[in-house]
Amino acid sequence: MKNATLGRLTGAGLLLLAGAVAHADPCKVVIESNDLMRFSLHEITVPAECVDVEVTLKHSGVMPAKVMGHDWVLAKDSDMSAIVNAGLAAGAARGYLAANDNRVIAATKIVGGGESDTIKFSTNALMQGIHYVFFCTAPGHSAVMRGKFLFGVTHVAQVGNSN
Ligand SMILES: [Cu+2]
Repeated sequence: MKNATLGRLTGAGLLLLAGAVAHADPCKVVIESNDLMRFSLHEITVPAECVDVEVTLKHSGVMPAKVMGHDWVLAKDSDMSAIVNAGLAAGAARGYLAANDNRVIAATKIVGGGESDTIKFSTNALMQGIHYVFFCTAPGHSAVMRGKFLFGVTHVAQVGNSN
């Protein structure tokens, strides 16, 4: 009896602890999208200490993926237009992403209302000081569904302050 109670308490404590750590982990990003063609974040910063980055894209709307689907794609700023155009050519059946596009650093699948997708990628592919962007490749969406992705921002901020 005593042991069972202790076990339950310990379990609850561990769950609380795990929740707090997950919330504070700067290497885990949650971004929402919606029926109004918007991302909830315009800038994502990831410290250089992150070995991997986990990104969860949620769709908080109700419209289906065919009508208002979104994905989250990470690339160099200079590659965005080409990736979006190649995605358009690939079409809806391929989730508006060309197959094996090596300019894409990371990408979720397209999600519709109520859905989400989580991806994890290594920061080995990222260099500090390079301007990365995240965006949605659904037709026309990247005009508004885009933001800055900063890796190793602590260093960048220090450089900025000295100017
Ligand atoms: Cu979109």
